[in-house]
Amino acid sequence: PVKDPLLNVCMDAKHHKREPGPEGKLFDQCSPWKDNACCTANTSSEAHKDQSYLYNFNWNHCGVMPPKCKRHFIQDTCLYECSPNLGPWIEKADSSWRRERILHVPLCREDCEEWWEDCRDAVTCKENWHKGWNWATGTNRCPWGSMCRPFSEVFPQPKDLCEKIWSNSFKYSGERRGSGRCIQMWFDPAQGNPNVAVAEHFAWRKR
Ligand code: FOL
Repeated sequence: PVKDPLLNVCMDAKHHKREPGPEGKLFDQCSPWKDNACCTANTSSEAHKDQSYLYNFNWNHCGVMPPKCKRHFIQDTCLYECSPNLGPWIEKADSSWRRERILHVPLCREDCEEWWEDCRDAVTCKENWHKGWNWATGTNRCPWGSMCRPFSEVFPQPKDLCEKIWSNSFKYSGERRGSGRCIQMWFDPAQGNPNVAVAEHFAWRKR
């Protein structure tokens, strides 16, 4: 029996463990991943902070981000840092801060739509949050000449938000939560992690 290299793996990035495993306790919104995770407990608690050491990233670059919006960014951070089920979408990254990235992870439509709906009134100056910030103060500030505008203008449709904000980490899938054909950012761990079967499905399709 050999191990499938697309299943139950962690990407080689800034804060990920080398291999997934149980963590006992993960903080708050990251707790669904505690039985098998690519993040440490420390990373999971940093994921909930406004100015965490993870990326020194400031959600409040155009004024305070409303809590109902911020919870989706925290959940995205938990999925990105903790999920061991993103193997089928791991690619080499040509960047200074990580060797690997995720590309085109099929995000369930409800997760994308609710994220967009809850962030309608939040404000930002950039469509791609990975690149082009002013880091002169040590945290990201809006680059010169950019304007703070509501999410609803910067991201006219849910798909624009989910796909563009992290350089196509996600693809808007159109499949529903529970279909076994899309990755859920939000899940109730009582019935296990639904993304295990989704990764198996897409790993099989890749052969
Ligand atoms: N969530 C998801 N779903 N996918 C991701 O790829 C992801 N990545 C982050 C957080 N959540 C994610 C990491 N975020 C910089 C900015 C944001 C960031 C990590 C690093 C940054 O330093 N940007 C520099 C360019 C750095 C470089 O590419 O060398 C900049 O110009 O602003």
